[in-house]
Amino acid sequence: MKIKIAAAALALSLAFTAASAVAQAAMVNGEVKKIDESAGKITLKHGPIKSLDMDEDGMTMVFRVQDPAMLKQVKVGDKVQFEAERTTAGITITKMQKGK
Ligand SMILES: [Cu+2]
Repeated sequence: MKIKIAAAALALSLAFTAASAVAQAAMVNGEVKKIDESAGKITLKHGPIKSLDMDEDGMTMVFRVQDPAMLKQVKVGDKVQFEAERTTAGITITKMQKGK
């Protein structure tokens, strides 16, 4: 049983590492300020997002999340790294992971 769990954890961390290596270049640093699960929104203080023409550092704003499950992985005060895109529904986070 213990071995199975360790193997699963290892597989998960390998997948995580591979995904973050690919995404590295475009990831934006942020800090979670507020989470609104029912609305599928998260408030982040974030660094510059070149792809969205946001050059200033330390901007706090509300983002939609592509998948509500993303909101369960983080809590207020967490440092995160994310990718966001402008969509018809507003600025949407397409990827998010806890920062180091
Ligand atoms: Cu912003």
